[in-house]
Amino acid sequence: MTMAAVDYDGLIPNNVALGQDVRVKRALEKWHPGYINWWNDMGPEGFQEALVYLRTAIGVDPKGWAKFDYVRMPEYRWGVLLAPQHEGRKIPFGMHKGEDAWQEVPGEYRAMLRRLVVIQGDTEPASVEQQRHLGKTAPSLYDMRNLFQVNVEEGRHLWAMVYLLQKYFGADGREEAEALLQRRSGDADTPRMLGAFNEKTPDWLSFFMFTYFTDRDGKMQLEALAQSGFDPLSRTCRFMLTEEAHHMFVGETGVTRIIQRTCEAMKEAGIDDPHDIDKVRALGVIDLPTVQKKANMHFSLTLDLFGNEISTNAANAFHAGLKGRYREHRLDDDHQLEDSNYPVLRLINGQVQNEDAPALSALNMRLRDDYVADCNAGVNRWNKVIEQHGIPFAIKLPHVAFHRHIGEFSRTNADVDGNILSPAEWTKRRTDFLPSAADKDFIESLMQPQFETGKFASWIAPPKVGIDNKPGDFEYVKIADA
Ligand code: BYC
Repeated sequence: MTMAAVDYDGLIPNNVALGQDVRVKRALEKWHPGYINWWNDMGPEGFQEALVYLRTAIGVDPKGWAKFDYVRMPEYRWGVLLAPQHEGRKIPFGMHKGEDAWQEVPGEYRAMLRRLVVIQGDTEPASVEQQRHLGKTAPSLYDMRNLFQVNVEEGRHLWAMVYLLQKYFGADGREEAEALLQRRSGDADTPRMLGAFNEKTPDWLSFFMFTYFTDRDGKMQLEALAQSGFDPLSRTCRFMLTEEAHHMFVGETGVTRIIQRTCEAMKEAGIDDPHDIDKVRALGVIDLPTVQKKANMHFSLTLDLFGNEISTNAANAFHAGLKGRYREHRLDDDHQLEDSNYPVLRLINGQVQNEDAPALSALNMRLRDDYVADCNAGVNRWNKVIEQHGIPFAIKLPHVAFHRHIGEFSRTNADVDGNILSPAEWTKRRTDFLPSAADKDFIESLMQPQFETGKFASWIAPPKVGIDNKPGDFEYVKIADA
């Protein structure tokens, strides 16, 4: 294993010996001002001058890779960090399985690889844009700091992809790197590339659901790309996954703390029926059925990010050795899949049924199945909290056919149990499953800032432990210095 030291002397911290790579160094330095302009225009609104207690990567050793300190976000040291190179690494799957991993882009796969890198890169700034207004309604300084931590690291993930574009894709790569700064989440003319990244993240429950569900798609896709035979992509994604874990932690614990506060308030007020929504809302907390509706929305939007269940793109990327399966190295098969099948959920004669498909074509479906299993683990932990309070309610992930815009189920309307509904029934029952305008108004009414050190908004419990083991009254964001 070769572990290059991180060079912090130049404009761009890196462990890829940028100092000796004049062409790429210049290209990145040229891209830098545009990035800072984008960050100032589209990054967290209203807090660019605040001092935020942030984690910055200073190495890639899993033990001790980060340091914490107060930083103004535009001065964050966004860098290029790749996980250590494994000497003699082989391509782990596809038609080139067993050959030496590529250190340069294979010519025949250039376009396919560039598309994967660009799509991955596009999601990173998109999420920052989606979350840019949330600082103003943060339920505590702790949560505000976590939001900004996620934001700066998504910025770093953009850097990670831009490095690959600039280093390995010549003039096309430079153009793509520019275009990543031009597209805007939700813009009518120049939207971000994937559907879920053009949706709004209007409130903190949405933010926690997004970091739970959508960042978890990030984890699955990065795990699949970390298997890549193109070694620089693999190494980049491996290090990104180290940072990504915190984002999902923010989502999982955020929702847990909301559920906990709701359950506590219900118990204190002697309310046992979770469906007595008016009474629960009168306590200034979010009722559990509304938490369920938000989960339905974010889960279903995120499932669309896995693409079509049957996909030639996915088959080609695997066959070529560019994008593997979730934890490919732990799977016990031939890693080529030429002769195997995989069960795919399809709509057959109006019924949702499994049908075997060639495993290579079904790779999006397979990754989505792994994703659903991963999602369920955290949902079970949410339900433990509800159970501990003796409230008869459980959060349940909706059926994968529910509320879909991509793939097999995009042309039909299913309820949360996968029953197919007529268009009229769907319209009538839509707000039984997804947040209504009144639900949104209620959540919005709770989004009042709580910026006092150590205090939390009425609808969310404090965390069990602080970031970097800081005490409960730690000033995670110094707004006064803004
Ligand atoms: N919206 O053959 P198909 C993250 C397009 S999240 C719009 O099924 P494929 C993060 C598709 O592009 C992880 N269009 O596609 C999380 C294709 O169009 P073209 C991001 C869509 O390639 C939180 C056509 O439909 N990384 O990191 O098998 C915060 C045919 O589709 C959508 C990646 O996704 C959609 N949802 O699967 C921050 C990894 N879905 O090219 C960050 C890289 C499909 O024919 N991307 N289409 O015009 C991929 O691996 C694949 O491109 C996809 C799509 C899984 C996205």
